[in-house]
Amino acid sequence: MKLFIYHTPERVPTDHLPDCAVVIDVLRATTTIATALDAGAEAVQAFSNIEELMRQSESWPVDKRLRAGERGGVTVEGFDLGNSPLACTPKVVKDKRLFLTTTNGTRALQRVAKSPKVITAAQINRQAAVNYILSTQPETVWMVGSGWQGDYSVEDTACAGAIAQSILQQSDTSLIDLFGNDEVIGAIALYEQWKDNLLNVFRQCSHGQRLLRLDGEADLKYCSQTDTLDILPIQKEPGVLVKY
Ligand code: 3SL
Repeated sequence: MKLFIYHTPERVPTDHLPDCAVVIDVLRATTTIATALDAGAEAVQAFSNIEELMRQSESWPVDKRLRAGERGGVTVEGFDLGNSPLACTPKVVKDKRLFLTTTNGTRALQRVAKSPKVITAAQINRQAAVNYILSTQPETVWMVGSGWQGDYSVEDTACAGAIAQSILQQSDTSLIDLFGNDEVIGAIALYEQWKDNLLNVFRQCSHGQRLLRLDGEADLKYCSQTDTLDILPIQKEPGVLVKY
């Protein structure tokens, strides 16, 4: 197995695909996706484009759908939910399909949607992603950070490092055999440095600051937890994620 990390969707190669793509948007899309599926949502269907979301959700029964998403962290006007994982309680999402659009996370998903296997990961379901990779042993794994509008986001790379480090610890492989690009070494070092104080990093990083200005302290706390949900979102058809 070879692991590759790409800090942003823009850095992902365009001439080939991995056996398994892991999309990461810790703040907050992939945390929200894991939480919604854990709370009983039927599926999460991701869109980078609001108009397309409106078009496709229109044909879904009204009592079985929720339109969710943000632009710049703020709930899209007229939508049922924003992108806060804390809003995804069983009472709200059970048996419903979330039609979700976000600024960066859904764009990252679209970039690798044609890969044979696509899963999403966040800090809260890190171990579930690790377990899947270790049990299926894909030859190539790309971990793709969502970043922010083309720029690198430290929280996504730290999560990719957390996954890589855990795979390393739980397999017989050495780092030199496992890493596919230098980003893996950097991401593991980043995670090692901050693993006991992720919330502090989240409060300082640019996206954390953006969310704090929108009253997002509770979201930061929730998203910074490690391995709190044993759930793995997996793509069953392009853009549609279900519980594995
Ligand atoms: O960019 C994204 O996909 C979002 O997760 C951003 S936000 O945390 O909802 O602002």
